[in-house]
Amino acid sequence: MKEGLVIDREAQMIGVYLFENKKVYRGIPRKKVLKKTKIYAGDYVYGNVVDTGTFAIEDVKERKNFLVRPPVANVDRVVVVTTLKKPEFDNFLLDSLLIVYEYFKTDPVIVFNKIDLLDDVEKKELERWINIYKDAGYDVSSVSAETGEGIDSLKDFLEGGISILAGASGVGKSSILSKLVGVNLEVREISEKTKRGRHTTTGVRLYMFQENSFVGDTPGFSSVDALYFMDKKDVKNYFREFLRYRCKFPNCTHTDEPECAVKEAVEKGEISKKRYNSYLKIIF
Ligand SMILES: Nc1nc2c(ncn2[C@@H]2O[C@H](COP(=O)(O)OP(=O)(O)O)[C@@H](O)[C@H]2O)c(=O)[nH]1
Ligand SMILES: [Mg+2]
Ligand SMILES: [Zn+2]
Repeated sequence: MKEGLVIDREAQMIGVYLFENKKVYRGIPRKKVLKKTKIYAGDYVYGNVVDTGTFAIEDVKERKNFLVRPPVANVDRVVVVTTLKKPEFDNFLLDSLLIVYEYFKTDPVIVFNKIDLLDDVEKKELERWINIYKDAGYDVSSVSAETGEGIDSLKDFLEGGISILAGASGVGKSSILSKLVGVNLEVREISEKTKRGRHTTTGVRLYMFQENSFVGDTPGFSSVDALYFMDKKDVKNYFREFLRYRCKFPNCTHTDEPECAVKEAVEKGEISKKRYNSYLKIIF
């Protein structure tokens, strides 16, 4: 059997990209497959070409992870897109998204977009934020979808597998997607609200932007949506920099316990106060 990737799932239409010849087919799942599972964008499928336009799906590979709202499977990394300006940087939203995507077993990375808008003072401010997130253990890059600055290194960085762009409305997800893919996709054509509604039922569309590398965008979670999925007591396990410290009590919540190594690290400046404050805001 041949391997394909579901790049598009809209009602009864399943678009399957076949790795062998790089062509896209309409996927028709066999009945036995439908009995076993639903099929989503991001699913790796096995089957055979039955005529020039049709691929019979015989099996679906077990998913390594699965994002909801909208559904997409096997996400290798989530690119959390944010901006220092337009819209104003919201570190609490960024922190919420980072932990929820990690909770969904994907690898979140950070991209600051719209760097073309920054003056020298703002560039310094961006640098400080970038260092906070690098120190916390994330990959961070900065780009401008407007001028194209940083897009080539982003391409290299996203090489291989499935990447999903997420983040607040207006940060430039669709613009970055268009730059990566090299065609003009919907930028602000549909309001985020209708898009959210549409995507909830239909899922993500994945675009190939280089060999074996696929990208799609999502309307993304709000910070409230994001934390809805998680149990508050688990949140501390997803602040990467906290995991480097051993507190007196193994079940320490890093709030009012004695000999809390995380709080000590915040005092010493090893852990960013801003990150720690996001943590407190999330759990209380
Ligand atoms: N100056 C500037 N504007 C940008 C950049 N990227 C996107 N925009 C603009 O920001 C607005 C929102 O972009 P869009 O891609 O629709 O954001 P989305 O809601 O995250 O998909 C549009 O008016 C874009 O033209 C950028 O790098 N620089
Ligand atoms: Mg968009
Ligand atoms: Zn602690």
